[in-house]
Amino acid sequence: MSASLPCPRELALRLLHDMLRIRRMEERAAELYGAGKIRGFLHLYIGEEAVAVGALHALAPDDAVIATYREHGHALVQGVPMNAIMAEMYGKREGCSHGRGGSMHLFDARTRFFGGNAIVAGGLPLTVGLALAEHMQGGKRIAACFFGEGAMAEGAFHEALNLAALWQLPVLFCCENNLYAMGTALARSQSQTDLCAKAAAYKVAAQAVDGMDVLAVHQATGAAVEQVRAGQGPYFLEYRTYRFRAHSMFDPELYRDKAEVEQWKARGPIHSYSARLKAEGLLDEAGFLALAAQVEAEVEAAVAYAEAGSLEPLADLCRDVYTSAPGTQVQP
Ligand SMILES: Cc1ncc(C[n+]2csc(CCOP(=O)(O)OP(=O)(O)O)c2C)c(N)n1
Repeated sequence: MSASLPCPRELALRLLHDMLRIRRMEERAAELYGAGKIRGFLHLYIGEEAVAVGALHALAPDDAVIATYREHGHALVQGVPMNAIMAEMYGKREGCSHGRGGSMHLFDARTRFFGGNAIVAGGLPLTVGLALAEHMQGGKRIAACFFGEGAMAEGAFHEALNLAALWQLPVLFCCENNLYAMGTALARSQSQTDLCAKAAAYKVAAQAVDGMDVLAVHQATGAAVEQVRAGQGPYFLEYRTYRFRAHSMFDPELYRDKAEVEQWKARGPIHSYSARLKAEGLLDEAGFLALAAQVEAEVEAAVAYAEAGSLEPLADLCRDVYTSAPGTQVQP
């Protein structure tokens, strides 16, 4: 352990490694999108990596995690193999959702990563349900939900916070406040811009954290998790962060100044944290390059895996499709 770092060396380096894995996987996904290999929607998390990495490393491996359509990083850190994520983005059968979900619907029950939700705020009630089940069964696992600040204008947010607080459920509400919901700035769509005040209105403990600082995220989340696991009810964390790329691949970004984006990029979570590790003597340039090479190899292996994967045959199109009338089958 370094004197001024709040975690052991191995974890300190793991945090950097995971941020690099997300960054490089997504940069490659963007290229593949341009090449027509990945289609449909693609929402990149680039710039926000410190949140998923710092927060998920503060949870136990069997805690439940739910996220939005900007969820590649959360799935990866929760333990979904990069191969299965890349194959899913390609729409291949070898993907974690068997190619039926695509980028927005990564899902893997084995690692307790319960999606990937395309509906804004849709993951919040699901998380409360997971926590309620755990609570009723007397377990100690908690359920964490990641969502954008845009979700806080939705009814589902209010219903979820109300019930989680009323029933004192083990939920960690992780708000990724990147300031914009698509092209709409927070102050243009919400009357109360103090997000912690909204959570506090439901008597949910709340705290804001610098979401560009992976160590701050990890520490604050760890303290919150301790309380939630001890049975003290839900906790709300606002991670102040910024997405460096467009909302999705179709977004001319007319709603924000380039200068603002550049200012946030200067505080980028990867380069600021690498600099900190170097200053602490935990990493040198050769070590950084070795880590980057390792990540590059993992990403290229995932791309090769996705390329070699198979598409679902047309005859299977209606498999797992349910109708409301019992006993009836959908004809292909
Ligand atoms: C219920 C619902 N309304 C609208 C949309 C369209 N939509 C997709 S993403 C988005 C913005 C959400 O912003 P935020 O929650 O802040 O998350 P971010 O994309 O910034 O991560 C909207 C309005 C949707 N998917 N679901």
